[in-house]
Amino acid sequence: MGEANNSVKSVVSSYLQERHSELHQAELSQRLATETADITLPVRLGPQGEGRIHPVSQVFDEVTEIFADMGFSVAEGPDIETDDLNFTKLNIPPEHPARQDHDTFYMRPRPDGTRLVLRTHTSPVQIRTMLKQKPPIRIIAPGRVYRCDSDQTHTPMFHQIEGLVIDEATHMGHLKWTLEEFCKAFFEVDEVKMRFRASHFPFTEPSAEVDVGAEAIGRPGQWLEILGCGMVHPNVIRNCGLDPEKYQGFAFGMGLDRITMLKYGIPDLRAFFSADMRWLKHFGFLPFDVPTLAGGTAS
Ligand code: 2NL
Repeated sequence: MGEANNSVKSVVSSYLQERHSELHQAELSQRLATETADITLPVRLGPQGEGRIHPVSQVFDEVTEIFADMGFSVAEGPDIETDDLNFTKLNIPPEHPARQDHDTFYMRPRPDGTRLVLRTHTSPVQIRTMLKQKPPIRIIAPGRVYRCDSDQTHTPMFHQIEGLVIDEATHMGHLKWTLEEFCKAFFEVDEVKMRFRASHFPFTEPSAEVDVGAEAIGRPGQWLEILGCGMVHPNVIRNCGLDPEKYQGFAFGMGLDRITMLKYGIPDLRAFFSADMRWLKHFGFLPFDVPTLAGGTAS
């Protein structure tokens, strides 16, 4: 009986096998006929699609890239500075009235009577560079700065970028060209109207404030003040151990928060520091949206 049983078993199992593969084929054909995949759809981002770059960080990177392309290197320094580097070396001696304009956050006096300060501008970074490096100097110093002032248009911490060029024959023409090229690149326009108004800073002479024609951001007829600049004061050059008869140069300083609002149409400064995810989703940038010289942002 064993032989007969085995031959029945193999016939039945070969029929079962055949039917199984028929059903499998049919199911596959059915799926191929009905399922579609649109391969033109963009790849869905994972968790990295959730995060956003803060608009000020984006502008920080854009501005740095523009000046790097003009041959500037980036210099950094501490947020807590000495009174000497933040003020005195910049031709603002103790009791100078300009100190009052800075609304400085002072630390408790040290045993020798001197006080550390939260830097009120990034100029001390440039002072440090001049003290340790021989010209030619071509640097930008972006970073956080602090002033005891808080209302609709001021926050006690804000962002600034300063630039410094020191060489033997650097003049105001170089300053104007540099700032014009910067404005065209930053606002992504071929021509930009600029106005240099005479001004005063203790650390530059002559000094100017610069307005750009608001055409650059689609508001014709208006002027917007975006930065202050000038030729570095001979006293500042001398205070840093360089000979003002041999070396001269220009410097400029610009608030980043305001130009960020102008470029990206952000109405309220205070939202910058409120860590509101809905605001960040709306005004923030994707991490892969890297700034390029070809057009502000990639994509
Ligand atoms: C403004 C004005 C300015 C500077 C900053 C500077 C730095 C050194 C020497 C001379 Cl080390 N000047 N910086 C010069 C002119 C203007 O900033 O309105 N900033 C928002």
